Amino acid sequence: MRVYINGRFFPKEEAKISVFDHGLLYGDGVFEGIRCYKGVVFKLREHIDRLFESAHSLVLSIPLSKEKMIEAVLETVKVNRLKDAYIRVVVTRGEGDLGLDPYKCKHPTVIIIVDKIALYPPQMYKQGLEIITVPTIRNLPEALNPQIKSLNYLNNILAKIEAINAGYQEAIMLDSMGYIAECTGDNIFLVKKKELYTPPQCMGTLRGITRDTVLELASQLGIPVHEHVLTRHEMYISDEVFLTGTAAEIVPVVKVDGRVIGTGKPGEITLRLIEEFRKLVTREGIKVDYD
Ligand code: PXG
Repeated sequence: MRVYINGRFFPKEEAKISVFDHGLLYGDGVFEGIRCYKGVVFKLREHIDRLFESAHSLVLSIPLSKEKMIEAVLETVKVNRLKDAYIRVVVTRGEGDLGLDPYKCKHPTVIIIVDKIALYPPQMYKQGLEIITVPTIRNLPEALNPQIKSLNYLNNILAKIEAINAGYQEAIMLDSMGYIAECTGDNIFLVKKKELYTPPQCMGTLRGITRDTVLELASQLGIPVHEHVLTRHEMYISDEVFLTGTAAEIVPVVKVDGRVIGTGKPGEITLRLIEEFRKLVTREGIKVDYD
């Protein structure tokens, strides 16, 4: 494996950054998780746009243009000779001193890691997931907006710990009012009477690129979508529930907090969206030129 750091490639063992980097000391930085399917980097432009938006909000100036960042991602996939891969792009505030002041960090650190994708087991898609709501609520948008994909993921990690300790793989996080926000690394959708419902962004959820893709697919398939405040009760009585994310793609959920959802099996609309999503992934992206 060769890792990109600030314009140079290093073998995995030598890919190192300073312990004074504020990405490590304060979680001061931003990141993206991206997939490459059969040599096509899915929605690369959209991921780079979101990376720059997250950085802009943190007054973190990325030392590459968007075009150069896209080139760097494609080059890193190419040198690693992978066709199906998981790509992690990280931009940290860079090296500073032991104080918080980000303005003392003069050079942001840009890291691109390309690794083999650890796929979820196929039975998860066939049988569906059982998940729970957890006590840790999603960050308040007024405190640390979940739309900023920052290196500060403790909010999500605490929720993930609560899910795993209870014997589940994923957690639903509620907002401070008790409404459904999202999962620790996925957005959430409900299906009721063949219509889709998902929490609106202003409730403190990440604007997921898979979520946006599902909204596009639903519109093409003529499935109505509502971005709506959702209660747990509405989730329990829905016909289908599914999660969306870069790593998970679209995953059916068959039980929440011990309540069976719909028939207890992955629903018709979820399965249709999974089928359409899989057709789309090699069509919508930027091709890697392996020579
Ligand atoms: N919500 C949150 C909080 C996320 O972190 C999503 C939704 C889905 O967004 P995309 O754009 O991927 O559709 C994410 C992204 C992992 C992992 O290893 C997951 C994400 C990021 C990094 C790692 O599961 N999820």
